[in-house]
Amino acid sequence: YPDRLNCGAELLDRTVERHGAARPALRDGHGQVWSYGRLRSEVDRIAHTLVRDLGVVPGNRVLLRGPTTLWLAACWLAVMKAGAIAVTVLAQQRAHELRTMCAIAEVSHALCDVRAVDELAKAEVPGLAVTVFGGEAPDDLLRLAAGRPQSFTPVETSADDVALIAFTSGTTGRPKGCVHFHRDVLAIADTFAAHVLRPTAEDVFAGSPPLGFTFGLGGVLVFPLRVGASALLLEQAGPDALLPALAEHGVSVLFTAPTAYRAMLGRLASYDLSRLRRCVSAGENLPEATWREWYAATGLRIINGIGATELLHIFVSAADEAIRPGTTGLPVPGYEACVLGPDLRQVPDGEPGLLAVRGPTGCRYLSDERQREYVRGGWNITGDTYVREPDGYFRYVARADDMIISAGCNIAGPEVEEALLRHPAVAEAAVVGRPDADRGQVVVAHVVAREAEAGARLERELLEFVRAELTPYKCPREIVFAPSLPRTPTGKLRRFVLREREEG
Ligand code: 3SK
Repeated sequence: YPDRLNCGAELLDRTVERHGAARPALRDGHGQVWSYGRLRSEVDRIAHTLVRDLGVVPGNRVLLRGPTTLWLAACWLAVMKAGAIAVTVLAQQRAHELRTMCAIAEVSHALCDVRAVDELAKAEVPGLAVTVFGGEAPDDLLRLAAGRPQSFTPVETSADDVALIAFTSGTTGRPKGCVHFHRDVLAIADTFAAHVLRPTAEDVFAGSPPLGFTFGLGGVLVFPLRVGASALLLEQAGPDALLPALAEHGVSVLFTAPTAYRAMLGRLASYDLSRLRRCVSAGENLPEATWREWYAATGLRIINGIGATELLHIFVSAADEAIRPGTTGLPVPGYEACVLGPDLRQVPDGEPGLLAVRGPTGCRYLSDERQREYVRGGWNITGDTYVREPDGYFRYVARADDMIISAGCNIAGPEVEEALLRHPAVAEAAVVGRPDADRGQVVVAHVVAREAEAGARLERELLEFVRAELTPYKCPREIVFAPSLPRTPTGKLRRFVLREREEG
């Protein structure tokens, strides 16, 4: 990339130059469609407002909070063009989390959807200038912006200026701010999207991950804008809302997580998904059974991938004929990956170890000592246990801290979960270790049953089923039925919550 680079200008102004202003850029589920020209005018008006009315200067950290809407997307692009730093959070995050994140990221300004402002107000962040959008007040951001010029000259940021601070609490709790540069935002489009997804300007993107999660920011904003495609932005994107929206808007590229693919199976018959051609799954391990069921039902091969907020987006994946079901795939062109032992030396193919990756994006935690654990010897150590197969494909085993050790045997919870998910009565499964005086730990499965009655009979049936699928020492000692499993706001399983429950 050139030294002077503004990712907002690249995604919007360059795309308008290449593809014209008339093409549809963003639409919502309520009939609103913005062309690239309209999007650029709205973004530029907001950028003027940031600078002239709100006093934002390059480098200021601006919190963006709200459901996934056209206006939130416009605010994100305006922050980029104004040379400020977007601090993205989720609409569901609560006051104490917001307070912590604002303190870590030293946020000075906030742009907040009127529907999400009460919780931000409760956070009582000292010195924070909050501007609301989408409300009726005379000082609403959109009213201020309406009076501003519709053309803004983007700030000449450098490729290595910070564009984004994205938070991850991982699956364990304490939030970490991940810093990304202007060049990183384009790099995810020019690696995973360009080489694996290969979208065209005719594509219509949609998905369930929100803009506040980098999986969604890339999938439903950066990737479509980079190629002049359009995106459907959904505020409600649970499986019930997703399927009708995919059919109604002729979505061709879908980003969602394995649980959503599983939930949509079985309801597909009522919807016309004939425009769908790309299905991306990330956020969690994709069980092979889900891949096969989706393929059998739709004829579409899910593009599995592993990404991380630390690396901004997906870095191991595969598409089309290159897909090997049951594996995550190959390093995305531009990235290198390997599997390391505890001594940080590469382990032989076929042996489990820590997935390590390096490439154009990487982890830069904001003032956090955990940086030293994540980046070692120049590699980003993602915390996932993987095996590299002799053909170079990477196969997921478990999160490194989710391995169960029972009577000296290592058991990967996801392998047991995959076996359970092959039973038709199982909607979701999470397998953890329970402390045990004799064996150290025993395997316990937490299961959400589909419709069948969850009880002793189903438990017996599932235990028998898993015994027929796996080596006996991996089989659960007990099955605990639950109406749902604990998940992070981005949908990742919080196994540690179940582990803590098991520890009493
Ligand atoms: O956290 C993840 O799992 C993820 C997946 C894909 C892209 C981006 C992210 C953060």
